[in-house]
Order: sequence, then C-alpha cells, then structure tokens
Amino acid sequence: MGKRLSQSHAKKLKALSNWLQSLGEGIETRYYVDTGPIQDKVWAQQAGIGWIAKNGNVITREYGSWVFLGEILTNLELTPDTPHTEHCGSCTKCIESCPTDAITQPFIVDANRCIAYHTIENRDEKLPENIAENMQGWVAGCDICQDVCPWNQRFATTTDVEEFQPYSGNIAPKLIELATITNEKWDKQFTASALRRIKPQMLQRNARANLEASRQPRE
Ligand code: B12
Ligand code: SF4
Ligand code: SF4
Repeated sequence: MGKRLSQSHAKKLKALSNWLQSLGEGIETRYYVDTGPIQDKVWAQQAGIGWIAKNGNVITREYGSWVFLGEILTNLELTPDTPHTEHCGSCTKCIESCPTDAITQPFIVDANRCIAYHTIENRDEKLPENIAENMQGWVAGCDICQDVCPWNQRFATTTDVEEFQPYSGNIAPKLIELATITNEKWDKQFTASALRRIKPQMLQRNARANLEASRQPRE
C-alpha cells in the first residue's frame, strides 16, 4: 500500500496520542499509519483487532478487511488484549478468484504477481504481460480478493465516519479519460488523496492496459 494515506487517519492517531500524553508526565508516543517500518498486520492481530487472513489482509468482525491499520507506540503501561484467532476455515475463495494467481499459498501474496503492486508501485513504462492482460478494470490497487471474501460480503458494516468516505469526484472514473489524463487534471482531481502515489503516467499506463485487454479476443 502507498505511504501517503489520507490525512484523516493520521489526524485521529495524533488526537489519541495527544490524549495519551496528557495522562501523565513523561508519557511518550509515536504513531504510524502505513508510514513506518512496522508490521501493521502482525500487531493488529496481536492486539485482538482481527486476524491475518489467507488473502494477506487483516479481517475484523465488524468491518471485514475494509480497514486501514495504524498504531501508536508508547511507554505507557497498558493491559494487553488477547490476540485474535483466525477464522478463514476451509474457505479458499480469495485464492481461486485472484486473476494473476498472486496468492501462491494461503496467507502469502507474491507482490510481483499482484495487480495492487503493479498499479500502485511499479513505475516502469509497461506492465508485465500477465498483469496487463488480467487487470479486470483495476487502475489503482486491486480489491478482488477482498470483494469475494464472505466476511466482507456478509458481515462487514459500512463506516459512518465522514472523513473515510471516498471523494465523490474519484468514484468510477472513465478509463478512456484516465488513459489521457494530463498532469494538471491529475493534480486537481487527486488532491491530498492516497491516489497521489500513482503518478499521471502510471494512471495512463494502467488505464490503457485495461482498454487494450478489453479489445483482445479471449481464448
Ligand atoms: C508492502 C505492502 C504491500 C505490497 C506488498 C504486499 C505483499 N504481500 O508482499 C503491495 C503493494 C502488493 C500491497 C498491496 C495491498 N495492500 Co498493502 N501494505 C504493505 C505494507 C507497507 C507492508 C507489508 C509488508 O511487507 N510487511 C512485511 C512482510 C514480511 O509481511 P507480510 O507481507 O504481511 O508477510 C506476512 C505473511 O505473508 C508471512 N509471509 C510473507 N512471506 C512469507 C514467506 C514464507 C515462506 C512464509 C512461510 C511466510 C511468509 O509472514 C509475514 C509476517 O506475518 C503494509 C503496511 C505495514 N507497514 O504493515 C500495507 C498493508 C498490508 N496494505 C494494505 C492494503 C489495504 C493493501 C491493498 C488492499 C491495497 C489495494 N486496495 O490494492 C493491497 C492488498 C494486496 C493483498 N492481497 O495483500 C493494508 C491492509 C489493511 C488490512 N485490513 O489488513 C496495510 C496494513 C496498510 C495499512 N496500514 O492499512 N501492500
Ligand atoms: S489484490 Fe488482486 S492481484 Fe493482488 S492478490 Fe488480491 S486479487 Fe490477486
Ligand atoms: S475469502 Fe475466505 S480464505 Fe480468503 S480471506 Fe476471506 S475467509 Fe479467508
């Protein structure tokens, strides 16, 4: 995932950090939200928030895997929660649904085969063939292995936090427009958004790969 998450997550962590520090003298805090060399998922499971699932994401009972993970490091003595147990059971839906076979074994995602990696992080001019041919409409990340997950389909509730809603102008953009997006339009459309990690040239490349794949006859 990109290093630049929406500022609203950091704001909430900052407020909680400030409150923790106000509890006494000498209390130190440091917070991260996809921003530091720290294993977000491992600590989420240890803290009882959810479990690391076969699709590589942490699943919570309340919101499924539709959560960003953040943490605060502190010297404040706290009573730990119980680590979460794993509840994927015998399900393998995510593994079967990944169009590029990126989940090479349960719990292991091979980033080199993952559409999310290539759309967000790969800066090459061209995408590898097995990715370009199987994008299924994705231009910024990929949620297929989460969309098919029963925990997301059946149990996840939608957030009521206003700042976590998507920017209205960014919902369902047209591939044909993204394929030729100018630097100016990109700058205007993706202000202060996690999507800024995907530079205009990358968005163009990703959109074009989708358009080309939809023109190819499937065998
Ligand atoms: C690098 C990274 C990526 C990379 C690489 C992921 C990968 N699996 O290699 C890419 C760009 C592909 C990526 C994609 C996505 N990411 Co990302 N990503 C990260 C990041 C920055 C670090 C994860 C990491 O590398 N950890 C270190 C490695 C060692 O851990 P790991 O990959 O989880 O591996 C564990 C197991 O897989 C296992 N393991 C790994 N390799 C091997 C090998 C063997 C032999 C064995 C036995 C075990 C094993 O052990 C590890 C420890 O438990 C975290 C943020 C953070 N700081 O934690 C976000 C994070 C994991 N990403 C996140 C998100 C949202 C996504 C996407 C959904 C974004 C999107 N919509 O496209 C996709 C999902 C792809 C997927 N199915 O996992 C969220 C997940 C939220 C959640 N509910 O869990 C995180 C936590 C960011 C955040 N703070 O919210 N991501
Ligand atoms: S994010 Fe997409 S490409 Fe990556 S493992 Fe999940 S389904 Fe496969
Ligand atoms: S689809 Fe099934 S196996 Fe994959 S993460 Fe969800 S519950 Fe686990």
